[in-house]
Amino acid sequence: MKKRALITGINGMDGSHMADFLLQKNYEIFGLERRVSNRNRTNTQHLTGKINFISGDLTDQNSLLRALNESRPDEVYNFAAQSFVGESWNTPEFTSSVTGLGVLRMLEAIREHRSPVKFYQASTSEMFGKAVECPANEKTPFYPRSPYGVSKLYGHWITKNYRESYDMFNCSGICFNHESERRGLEFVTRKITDGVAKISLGISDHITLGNLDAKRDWGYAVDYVEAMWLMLQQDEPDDYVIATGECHSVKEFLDVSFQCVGISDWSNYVRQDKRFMRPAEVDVLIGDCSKAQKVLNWTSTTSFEKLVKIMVDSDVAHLKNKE
Ligand code: NAP
Ligand code: F7E
Repeated sequence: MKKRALITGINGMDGSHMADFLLQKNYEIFGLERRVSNRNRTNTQHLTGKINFISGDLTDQNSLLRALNESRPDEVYNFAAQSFVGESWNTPEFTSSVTGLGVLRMLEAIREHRSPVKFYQASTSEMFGKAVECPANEKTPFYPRSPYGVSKLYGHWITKNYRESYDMFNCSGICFNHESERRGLEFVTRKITDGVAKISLGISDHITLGNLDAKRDWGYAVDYVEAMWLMLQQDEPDDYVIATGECHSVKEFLDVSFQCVGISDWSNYVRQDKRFMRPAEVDVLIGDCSKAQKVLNWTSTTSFEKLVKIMVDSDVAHLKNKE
């Protein structure tokens, strides 16, 4: 019998990569998408006819129960969120509702559904925020620095609490930044690779960014979805840090991106604007994923340089196709 998975946030970066991964494992896939006036299936166009799209919203409890009844999943991967940290200061209440309380709504729907379901929650390194320990592991205390980070912390703890209260098979992946050619255009990595591609093709002459000194532990989303799946294949549910253990600054990301198109000095192509600075910044994040290495036998395999090249090449190819 085919295993069945319900993936929320199916049209986002992780949701679409997880669908690709589970299709290879012969799962029957149900992708939850919310109703929007202009649907964007750019990341999932290639999945048409291969997965089932169903309608639902993390802010609407009954829609989640209906989605569970329709999909009857063995596994639920909860990727749906207002996931952009910068936006979370503009819409803190909405962010808390989707990114925080949305997790509770899904867990309550699973309880109501009354069939055994393994649940994956997309927790985040943003919960470490002003990190008190570097690299951070599963035991490092949390110190979120944005409404997004605070909301995710609620999602993380309610996932753990329902595991302990109701004996549910709930796992959280505390994932550090992971990127891909499907990343949203407002995140710094894709903003840079899209900007670099446009500069190299003469479509644009600069990129405008915020804090270039921020440092992140950037991995490849395709590697990370495997770790998430592995968590749900263990005998016992648990939480895991997923990271590369390496960290690079935004400046270094610019260096490698521009090198990919043959530009060694990018100073004339990059401007800075306060609009892209945050009220409270997370300066540096590095993850220690030794628990995932040991228990899941997982390790990140795509190097920083390779990740950047994949993203720049994809953006260049995409723009050339458009032309
Ligand atoms: P993403 O591309 O922004 O995808 C988020 C998805 O959530 C989108 O498809 C969005 O749908 C959907 N969504 C938003 N509000 C919703 C609602 N009310 N009901 C139903 N769906 C809703 O994010 P991602 O980078 O793939 O990340 C996946 C998850 O991992 C997120 O929860 C994120 O917070 C978390 N995370 C990400 C990283 C990372 O570095 N990427 C690291 C740690 C944790 P629309 O297409 O309609 O907007
Ligand atoms: O910012 C700096 C910015 O928006 C990274 C989400 O997936 O990962 C992501 O959150 C850094 C920050 O990602 C610009 O200030 C400079 O220090 O790409 P980002 P994020 O905030 O780390 C975590 C793990 C998640 O969970 C989130 O869902 O880059 N930065 N200049 C900029 N950032 C943006 N977006 N735009 C700029 O122009």
